[in-house]
Amino acid sequence: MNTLNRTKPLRRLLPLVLLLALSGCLGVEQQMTPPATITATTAGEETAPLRTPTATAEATGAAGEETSPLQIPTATAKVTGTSSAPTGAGEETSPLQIPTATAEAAGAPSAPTTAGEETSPLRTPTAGKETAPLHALPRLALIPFVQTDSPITYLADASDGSGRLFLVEKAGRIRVIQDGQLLAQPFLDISDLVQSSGAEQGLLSVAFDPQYRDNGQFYVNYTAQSSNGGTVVARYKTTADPNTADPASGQTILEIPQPAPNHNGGQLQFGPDGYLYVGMGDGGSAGDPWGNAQNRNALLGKLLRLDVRGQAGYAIPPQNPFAGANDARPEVWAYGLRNPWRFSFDRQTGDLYIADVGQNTWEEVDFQPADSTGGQNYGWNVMEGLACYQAKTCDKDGKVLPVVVYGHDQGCSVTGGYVYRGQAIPDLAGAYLYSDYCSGVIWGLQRDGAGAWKSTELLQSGANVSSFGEDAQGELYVLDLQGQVYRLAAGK
Ligand SMILES: [Ca+2]
Repeated sequence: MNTLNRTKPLRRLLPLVLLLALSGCLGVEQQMTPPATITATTAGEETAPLRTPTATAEATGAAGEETSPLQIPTATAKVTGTSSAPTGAGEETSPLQIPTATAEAAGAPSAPTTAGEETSPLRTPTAGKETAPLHALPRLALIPFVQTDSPITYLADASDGSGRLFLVEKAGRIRVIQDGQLLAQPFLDISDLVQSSGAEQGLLSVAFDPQYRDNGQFYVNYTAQSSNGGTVVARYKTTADPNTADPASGQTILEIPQPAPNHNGGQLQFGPDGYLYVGMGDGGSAGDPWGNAQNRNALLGKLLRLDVRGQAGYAIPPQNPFAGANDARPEVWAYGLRNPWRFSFDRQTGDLYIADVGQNTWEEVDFQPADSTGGQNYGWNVMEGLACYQAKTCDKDGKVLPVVVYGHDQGCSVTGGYVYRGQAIPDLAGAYLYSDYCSGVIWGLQRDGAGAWKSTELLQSGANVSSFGEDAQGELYVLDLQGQVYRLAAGK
């Protein structure tokens, strides 16, 4: 049985309604019909889906942008009952078989499309390789962990041996989770600097310095009031009290103007190389009207790689793919991205997974092997997923295609997670987990020895998944934007 508690008390409905205004978050720009699989089955249940207030259009809209109000997935509004068992891996007999919909999921959309041997541009050479079948992934469950009344965007571990987790609130606070308890006193409160009025604006992530235990330094990414929503990456320092950072210690490392309130990217991650990677959206509106993603002279629509180990600002890692080039910004690590809201490195292999939010049709996950030297063009806005964007044909030359895509019949905005390297769910080992903000479906992505990718639906969570989090042991957490953090566990 799915242990996700869908019985939300009435007192949660008020913040829920308020948060509907935020639901254009993460690149949602098209009114969508929730997947049939999410619909709860309790008799007599209200069926009219809630809709966002018209303020959503204001929150998301630069000129030319779609202004259709987002239709919240039905499961979000429905708070009753235990859902039917998720379709998925637990019932599979053949580990290579794409799971088929159960009776409850009749009419459910098809499984995500993965790049197989025939189409993967990144497939591992097969010569001499074993092609052992993939192991079946387990059914999952979400166990309520901590909860706050404020929208949450990210969860990080400081790798300082303390076992604490740090929960990022969109409004501009970072909270400490210690021994499973959310501490009342914020670790950092920079809400007076953060512009969070737009659905995709706010304090979007935190990354702790790999030497945090020694230097107490960490980095945040937020949209700033001072520049009407421009991106700021800033470094802060923790005080002598490990549960309190010094708000006066902030040093701006990088500032990037944002022409529209949406598509701000927002993820920070230190790579296994010790450099800070910064995910930047294409600047917003819709369709990348400024052509940022394909313009290597722009910092928008990119994954950037910075050396922040100096005392001020940042340096360009000498091995950056466009360092020294005269037709590109040297900060660029990869380009052709629309809104890489969440990306992560496999802590075991160093491989990079980028979940890039799509426009109107396709959501995608891009893969970059650990030995990559950067410079990839992930296609936007020439391509959306595996398809040409708003064109019958396009120049696919040099574009690195995603390893998995799914259509907007299965969601609206991909939320990238992590490769599972924890101990609690042994059968999940090595699978990359990702979800969708609207549908709440959680998938596991595996690659077999021949380099073919397979995506398996593991859980229909019903959550508005804004992010995953990974703790020191490699265990994973799932964040519902509305303020609930879940711990990922094996289902039954
Ligand atoms: Ca792409």
